[in-house]
Amino acid sequence: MSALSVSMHDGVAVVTFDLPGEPVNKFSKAVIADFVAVFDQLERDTSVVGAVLISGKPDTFIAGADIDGFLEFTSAADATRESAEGHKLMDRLEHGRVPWVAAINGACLGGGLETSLACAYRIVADSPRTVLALPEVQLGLIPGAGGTQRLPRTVGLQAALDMILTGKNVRAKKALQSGLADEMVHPNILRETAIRRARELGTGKLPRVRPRKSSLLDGNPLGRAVVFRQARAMTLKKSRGHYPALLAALEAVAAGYHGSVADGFATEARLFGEMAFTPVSRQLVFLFYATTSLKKDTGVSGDAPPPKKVEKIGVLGTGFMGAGIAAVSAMQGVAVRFKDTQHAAVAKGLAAVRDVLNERLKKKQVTRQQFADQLSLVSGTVDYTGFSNVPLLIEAVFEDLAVKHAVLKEAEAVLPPGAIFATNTSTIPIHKIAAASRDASRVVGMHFFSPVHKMPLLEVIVTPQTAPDVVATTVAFGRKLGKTVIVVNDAPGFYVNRILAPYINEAGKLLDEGARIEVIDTAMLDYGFPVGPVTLLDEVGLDVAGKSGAIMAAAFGGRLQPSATLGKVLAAGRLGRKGKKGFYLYDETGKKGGVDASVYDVTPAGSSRIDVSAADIQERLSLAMVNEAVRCVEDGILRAPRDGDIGAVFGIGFPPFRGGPLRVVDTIGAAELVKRLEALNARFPGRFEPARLLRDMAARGTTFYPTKGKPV
Ligand code: 3H9
Repeated sequence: MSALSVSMHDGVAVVTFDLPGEPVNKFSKAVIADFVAVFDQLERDTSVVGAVLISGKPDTFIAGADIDGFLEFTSAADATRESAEGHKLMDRLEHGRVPWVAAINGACLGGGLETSLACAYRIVADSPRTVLALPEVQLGLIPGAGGTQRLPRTVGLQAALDMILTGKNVRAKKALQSGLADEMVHPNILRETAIRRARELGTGKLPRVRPRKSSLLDGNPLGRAVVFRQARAMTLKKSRGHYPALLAALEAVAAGYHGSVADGFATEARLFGEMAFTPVSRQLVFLFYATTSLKKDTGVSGDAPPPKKVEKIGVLGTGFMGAGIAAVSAMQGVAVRFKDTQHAAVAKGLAAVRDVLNERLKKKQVTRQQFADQLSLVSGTVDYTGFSNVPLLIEAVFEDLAVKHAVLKEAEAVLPPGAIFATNTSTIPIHKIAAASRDASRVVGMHFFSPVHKMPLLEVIVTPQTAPDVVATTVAFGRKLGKTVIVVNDAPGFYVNRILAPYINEAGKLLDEGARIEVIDTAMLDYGFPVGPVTLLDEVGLDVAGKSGAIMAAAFGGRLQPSATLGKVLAAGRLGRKGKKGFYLYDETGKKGGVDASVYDVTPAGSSRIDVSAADIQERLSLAMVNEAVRCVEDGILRAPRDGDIGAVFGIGFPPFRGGPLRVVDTIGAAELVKRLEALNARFPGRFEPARLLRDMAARGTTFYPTKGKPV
C-alpha cells in the first residue's frame, strides 16, 4: 500500500502523505520509492501545473527519516548513501517540472522540514501543533537531506545555525517571521490555499524563486567568518566537546558557503554518515526510544485500569514547590485549590504562581488572555472549602512526618471517596506517610523536582498497598503536566536521591581529603554534568542535603555515610545559595561568584590542599552513582533499566551522551566495571563494593539492554 495518494484539482495534484498503520509519517526506503513513483507520474502528466504535499495525519506533517532504519546501518558508508538518496529526492522536488507547495499542519521535523525546504512554497497552519525543527543533533546526527544547505539559504546563516545547533522547535508565527514559511493560514483553509498557490506558481503568477531572508553578514565572507567563529566557540564552551555532531553540522553549513553547491551536499552526506556511527549518537537514539516507550507506560505492570480524569486538584502547602505544582497544573487548564494555614502564606504562594505564569507571558508563549485564564484557575484558601470534589490532592507541606500525618488526616475528612492523596516528599518513605491513612491504597508519592516548571522529571513512588488505578491516574496526570514520568518502588531516597547520595558523598569525601572545590566541580562538568556536585550542594541547600544524607546513612549504613565536610560546613551556619553563604561566594542579589576560600577553614583538611586528577574524581563520583543505580535494579526499586537511565538524565542531568548510568554499565562492560570498582574499594573500603547484580552480570556476560536492534 502506498504512503501517498494523489487527487487532481483542476491542474493541481494534491499528494497526501499518510503512512498506513503508523501514528506518524516518516521516510523509509519504501516511502522514498513512493515519492519517486509520484514524481515520475507528475513529470509525465503535462496537464499538472503544480503540486501540494499535505499530511493525512492529524498531528504530524512529517516526523523525519525513520529512526528505526538507522539501526540497520552497518557502516558509515550506509548512512552516507542514505543521505545521498535523500539529496536526490529533494533535488527532484526542488528542480522538477512541477512546483511544489508544502502545506504544513503539525510536527514538521528533520527530513520533514528538509522536504518542505525543497518545495517552492511553504504554508504553515496557525495551530499550536505546528512546529518546525531540525532535531538531528538531539540524536547525535546532522541534517542529512539537505538541511545544512537549504536552511541557511532560506532563513539566513545566523537563524539557520540557531535551529541546526539546538534542534529547537519553531512555531508557526515565528516560522512566518523568519522566512521559514511563506504564509500562515487557519488550519481550515490550509488545503485550499495551498492548491491556489500551487496553481499560481505553475502558471507563473507567483515566481518559483523569490528573494530570501538573509542578514547583511550572509553576503559578506568576513561577516560569515565571524558568525562561524562565534558559533564554534559557543558550541565548544557549551558542549565541552562531547557532542561531535555540533561541530560536524557547522562544518557542513560552512562547506555550502566555501565551495560549490555540490561540495556542500557531499560534505553533508559524508558527515551524516560519520555521525550516525558515533557512540554519542547511539546513546541519544537510545534516549529517543526510551522516552517514547515511557510515554506509553501506564505505570502498572500488566493490565492497567483506565486513568481517572483530573480537572481539579488540591495543593497543600503554598511554598516554592506547591506554587510550582499549582502553576504547571493551571498551565494545563487544571483548576487548583491552593491551601496553607495562614493568609499571608497563601498570598505569597499565589504571587509565586503568578510569577511562573508571567514568565511564559513575557516570553510570548501565551497570550494575555491565556495568562489571565490560567491565573484565574488557582484559588487560595486557608481552610478545606472546595476540596470535596477534588479527585487528586498533592501535599507539599514541611518535610516532617508528624505534619504530613496531620494534613493527611485533615484531608481525608473532606476529600471525596476514592480521592488520591499524593505526597511530594523527597525524603520520607511513602509507606510511613500512608501509615496514618484510613486507606493506604489511595496514597502515592509524586516527587517533583525544583523548579517544577523547568525540571522535566516526575518520580511517582508506589508502595505495595497503592492501588493500580491510583498509579495509572497519577502517571497520566504527571504526563498531562508535560512531565517525563518514571514509577519506582518505595524505599529511602526513592531512585533519584538514592543514586545522588553516593555521588554527593564522594565529592564531600574528596573535600575531606583536601581536594579543591573548583577542581571537583570542573572535573564533573567535563564528565558532562550540567553543574558540579559542590555547586549542586549550594543550590539544593546544605541543610536539605544534610537531612537527606542522614536518612540515607541510617538506611544503608556506612556505604552511604555523608562526608565530615558537609556536617562541619553546615554546623558553621553555611546553608548555600539561599543563605548567600556556602562553598561559593554570593553577592547581595544572590549571584554566584568564585569559591569562598574561607570555607576551607571549617573543613577537616583545613588549609592544606591536595592535588587530585580529574580522571580520579570522575572515576570515583561516576562509578559511585553507577554502582548505586545497579543496586536500585537489584533491589527492585526500578521497574526497568530504562527508568533508571531516564531518571538520571532528566532528574539529575546525567550526561545524555552517556545514555544514563545503566547504559554506562553496558558501555564499559560489567566485568571491567567490577574490576574498576574493586580497585576503588581497595582504596576506600566499603564504599565501592560492586553490586551483587553487577557481579552476576559479569559472570554471565550479560547487559542491561539488547545489543542489537531497538534498544528498548
Ligand atoms: C532525520 O530526519 C534525518 C534526516 O535529516 C536525514 C536522513 C537521511 N522515526 O513520540 P510519539 C514513532 S532524523 C521512527 O509517541 P508524539 C515513535 O517511536 C529524524 N519512529 O508521539 C512512536 O512509535 P511507537 C528527525 C518515529 O505525538 C510513534 O512514532 N526526527 C519517528 O508524542 C509515536 O511517537 C525526529 O527526531 C521517527 N522519526 O510525538 C522526530 N518519529 O508507537 C522524532 C516518531 O512504536 N519524533 N516515531 O512507540 C518526535 O519528536 C515525536 O515522535 C513527534 C510525535 C513529535 C513526531
